[in-house]
Amino acid sequence: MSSIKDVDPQVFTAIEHEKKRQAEGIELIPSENYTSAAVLEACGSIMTNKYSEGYPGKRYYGGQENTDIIENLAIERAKQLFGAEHANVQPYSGSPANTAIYFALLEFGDTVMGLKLDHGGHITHGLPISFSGKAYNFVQYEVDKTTGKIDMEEVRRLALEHKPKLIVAGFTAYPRDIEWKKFKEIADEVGAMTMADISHTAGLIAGGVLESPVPYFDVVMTTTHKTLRGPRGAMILCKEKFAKAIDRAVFPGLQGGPHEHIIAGKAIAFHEALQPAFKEYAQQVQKNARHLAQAMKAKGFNLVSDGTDTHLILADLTNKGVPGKQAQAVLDSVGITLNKNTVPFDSRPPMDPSGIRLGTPAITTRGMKEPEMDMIADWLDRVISNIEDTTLHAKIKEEVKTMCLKFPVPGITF
Ligand code: DSN
Repeated sequence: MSSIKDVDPQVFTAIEHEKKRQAEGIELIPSENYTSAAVLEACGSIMTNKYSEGYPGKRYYGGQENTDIIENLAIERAKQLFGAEHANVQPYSGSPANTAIYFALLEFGDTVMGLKLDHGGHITHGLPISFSGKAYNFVQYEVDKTTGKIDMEEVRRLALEHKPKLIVAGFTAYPRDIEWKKFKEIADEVGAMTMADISHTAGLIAGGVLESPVPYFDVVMTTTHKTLRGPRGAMILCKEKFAKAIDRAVFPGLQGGPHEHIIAGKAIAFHEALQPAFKEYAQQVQKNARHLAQAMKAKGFNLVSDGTDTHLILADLTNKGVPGKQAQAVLDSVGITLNKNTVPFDSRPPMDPSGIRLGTPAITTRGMKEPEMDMIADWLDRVISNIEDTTLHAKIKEEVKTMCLKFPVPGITF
């Protein structure tokens, strides 16, 4: 960082403060993680200097002998990690990847099914104000009001009624595993294609903790920076018969030059995820989430679907009398970062919803285990039950910092 310090002290100072924030605080946002130092080096490397429109062996500009090596490594490792027939590692991030898939498989106006945003889906799964909701006729399915889980009978009923061309399964705020086989059976019954968005759970699937949709689904996409623990970006996996359409939709359909420094980071992250240690990591992420969920329930937290199968927990704070926005802000002030979130059938508005969303990918990367989950549940309870007590908040901030400094963050040294 010495060059940044010389050239731009303002950016340098902000990065230094962010290092301190990451090291001294508990990161519970379930879509965040800490990449390895090796991935960080690749993302900050001279690979950022190169344009490489096209694909390995078929580029538009010269000088591609090294970009081709790196991108081919990323492709082959992605295929190996997920047992996929084809991989495209160029999508800049999750929303562009989803947009490219729709562009490849659909005509504008086609009918698609996706999980509603406030029931755990993503904006690109058909939110009416997003590109997906405007360009396609999305029919949105919901979770069951009693169980908090996706009602597969309702999904089937909607599919039979609306005959979608594509069914999207996947989530950003749903604590349970997805019944991939059932989705595929329903899609086959109505002649729909299938797309899985495993952005949140890709690391758990790669680590063998959750079932994979790859054997069943036509197209599977994931961001690379969540449980998969790579750089900020995405990739698309698909059956060979969709490979050409997907590649053309990513480039030149949607994107220009790929970010080869990030693709180098993806290649390294996939290599790391292929190692035995990553399986242990994935198992511990799930164990920690289950333990934290139990510990929160014991403190009277009301969890959507009453628990978790994954890395993610969604708590409805209505019974605690504290709105999600206030909980997020006060927890932030003690060094615990999570996000306010709507809960299914929320009576409050999205910018000040009833719930909070939290998860264990980042804290597990630091090596935290069950004893630390108990401490975190205790802090969550004490802060939320004493939301106005700033003296207590200051004390908890010190306790949080003391615990965090025992668990170094990869890539952060002082
Ligand atoms: N922003 C991501 C998340 O937090 O889940 C989804 O896009």
